Amino acid sequence: MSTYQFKEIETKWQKKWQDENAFKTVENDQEKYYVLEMFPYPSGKIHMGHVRNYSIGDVVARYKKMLGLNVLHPMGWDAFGLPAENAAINHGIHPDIWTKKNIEEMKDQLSVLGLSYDWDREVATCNPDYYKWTQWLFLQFYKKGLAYKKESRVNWCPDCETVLANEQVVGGHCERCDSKVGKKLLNQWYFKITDYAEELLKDIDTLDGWPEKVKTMQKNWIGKSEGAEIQFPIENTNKKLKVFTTRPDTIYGATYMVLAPEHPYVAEMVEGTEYEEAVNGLIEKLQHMSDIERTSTEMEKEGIFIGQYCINPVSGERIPIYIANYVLIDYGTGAIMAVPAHDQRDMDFARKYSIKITPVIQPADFEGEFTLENEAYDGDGIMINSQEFNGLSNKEAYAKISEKIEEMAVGNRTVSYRLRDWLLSRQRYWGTPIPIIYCDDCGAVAVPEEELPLELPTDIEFTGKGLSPLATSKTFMEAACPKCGKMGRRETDTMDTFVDSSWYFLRYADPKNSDLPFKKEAGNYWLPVDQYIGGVEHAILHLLYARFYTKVIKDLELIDVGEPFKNLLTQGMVLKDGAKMSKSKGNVVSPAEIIEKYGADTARLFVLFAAPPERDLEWNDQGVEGCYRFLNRVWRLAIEAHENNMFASTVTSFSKEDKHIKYMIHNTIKRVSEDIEGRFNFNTAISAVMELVNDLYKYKENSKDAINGELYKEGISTVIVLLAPFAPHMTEELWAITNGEGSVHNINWPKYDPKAVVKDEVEVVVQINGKVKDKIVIPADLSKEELEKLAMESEKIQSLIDGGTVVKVIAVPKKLVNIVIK
Ligand code: ANZ
Ligand code: ZN
Repeated sequence: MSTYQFKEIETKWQKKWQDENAFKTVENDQEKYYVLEMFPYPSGKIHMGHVRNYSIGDVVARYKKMLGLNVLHPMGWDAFGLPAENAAINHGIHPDIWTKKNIEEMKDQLSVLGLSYDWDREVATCNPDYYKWTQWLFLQFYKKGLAYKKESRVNWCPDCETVLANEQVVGGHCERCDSKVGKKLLNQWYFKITDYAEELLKDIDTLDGWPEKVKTMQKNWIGKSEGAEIQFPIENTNKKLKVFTTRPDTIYGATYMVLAPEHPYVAEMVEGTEYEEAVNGLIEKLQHMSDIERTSTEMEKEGIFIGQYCINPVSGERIPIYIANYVLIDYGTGAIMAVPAHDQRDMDFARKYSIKITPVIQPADFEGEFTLENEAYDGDGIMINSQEFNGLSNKEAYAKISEKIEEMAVGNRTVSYRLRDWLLSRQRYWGTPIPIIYCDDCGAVAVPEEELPLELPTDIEFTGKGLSPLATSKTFMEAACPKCGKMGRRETDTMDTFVDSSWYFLRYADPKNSDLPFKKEAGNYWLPVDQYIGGVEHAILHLLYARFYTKVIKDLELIDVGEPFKNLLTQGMVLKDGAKMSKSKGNVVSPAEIIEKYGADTARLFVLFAAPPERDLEWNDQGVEGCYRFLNRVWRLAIEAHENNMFASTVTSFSKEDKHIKYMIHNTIKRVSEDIEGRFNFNTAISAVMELVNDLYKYKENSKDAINGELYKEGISTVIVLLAPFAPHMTEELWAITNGEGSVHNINWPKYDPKAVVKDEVEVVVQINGKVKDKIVIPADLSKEELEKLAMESEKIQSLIDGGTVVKVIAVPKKLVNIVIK
């Protein structure tokens, strides 16, 4: 009998699929299904996380295709980014060459996994025919006022010499090189994502196919707060200090004000005063602190009185103004009314600087004089110390005080979002150039669309120093103003790579279009992505930016779809010895080695079998061995049947064994289908097939000459077909051997026969004195008396009763028989 030669089989079918362009997709009038795995950064090597991600996607793609859907399953490269540039700086290889080489290598590594991609739709974000459209989209955003430039204090890594987004600052350090991050004033490009804050928030509720935890993370990131903006006049000036508060009900408890040290009023108010030096000292100190650190409740509160007072517009009280580390310039209005009695951070500060603490809410059941020591009271209750509002609940006071503020014209109800505009410019070479020219007369002018793509120049010096590498290119820098023709200079910043990945899933719909990012019909046909699969580390930024892009693109009338991803699966990590595989820990298992030793089908089967997709997966060598042995068992079962002509057996009788195997076949189809639908429980789907294989072996042994050929073939074919999405090569080979014609991947996913899955036999437990002693399988419709009789006839029970006296027999049909003996 031929043995399972995985290497030959896998190479053979991969070549055939490629030659036949087996996974090419075109729009047609079938129902579509778009399955997408997050595209990788072309580092040059695939790791187990990739293998897992793409195996999950491939099972979904192949399964949906067998269901008769028109499946789009594309792949591409998130190809801009810092590593390529660092390779240029360190090894003198041009980023373009480095990246393309890596893409080729990774493509080879992917091809041995037998993934069903339509490679005709491959995109790489670093190719001019892709970034042309990244630039074009940027210009549409710019025209709509959604891309703008502003001077801002940005996180600055002194080593990488680049701006960092807030999320790239981890504990005050650069995410990449771990240097201490500072602040720098720079003119930067932003996308006005805040204009879409409400829509992005509201539409989260329509995403029924997303994990709850991801939806919560997005909601928190957008961070909507309802409250009021209130103006506090500054004594002896005509200035008013505007604060944002979520608690207008506590206004009578405001005993001091705090400004962010960077607030523009601060410099004005302290200039030339005795406070100036101390204030500047604090500002300097805060440079190196991230916003998260500054607002953490654990953070030691630090501040300075700046010598001025505000008037509480409602109570008329005179209250001192401070600056402090815990108030941020870019949230709300950058200033707060501090209510130490009811906000812990204010309480800590007030205690430290001996500021008055006035409670204005006390618990409903409290009697006596309400005072607070070190803990703020943030619960609900009854108003006190609040003039005409005393005695109301604080909920009522919230509404009434808000009204009063509006009547007095000193403030109004507002909403505030934690979401900031998206800082998109990077002082880097290997990214999409921002298509803007600066002219002394005309200012910032868009590069005309017909001149796109604005290509990256190649005459660059990669020194790793200086602001922007593009500034070292003479050919790039100098450009005539598109408006007046005068010599201007180009923008030298490039775009954050998150921009590139915010629309790639749209490009796959029509990847070769040279007139538009994609044609509307193609976009409308394929979008939304029916199933998106990727790591949970992208739960916030990538997904939020992709949603934002889709909404703007819809508003540009380029597509009718407002949410890009209908269903989202966030896969777990691949662990070894309890830790994420990583070079530094030395616990990496190389996909290439596993494939070399066991084949791609085993590798795929293992990562799908070892854990449900959303859970972390612990690498296990015995588990891999087990999957390999299982595939060998399937192989031998099918080949033996084929070579010994067992399918030709003409036995037609329907024995008890036949009945059981018929049931198993259909029940397995049912279980596997149900496990794949819904939450993609591939692990239980695979173990259902394993059970069927075991039973087919038993069937073969028990039936001997009386094997029912037709039924046996149905059983083995079912195993092959159900395993096809998981182990596509071996099943293709077995299908060819046992069925001759066609590809297993083109046949219809089997439907189970509802009649065959009704179990007409049941297992009944037999107890003696309440203890389980035996289990017997009997026809389900036996009467009580028949059941009693069968139980008593059991050999095992007979020997156990031996010599005892049967006092009573209690039989519950379909469930149990209890025999009471003395
Ligand atoms: C008075 C008050 C009383 C407040 C009270 C809270 C409790 P969220 O919910 O996160 O939106 N705040 C406003 N702007 C701030 C800034 N730039 N930096 C630091 N803190 C700021 O938080 C809103 C609350 O955080 C606001 O409501 C304000 O303090 C503070 F019992 O005003 B509150
Ligand atoms: Zn000009």
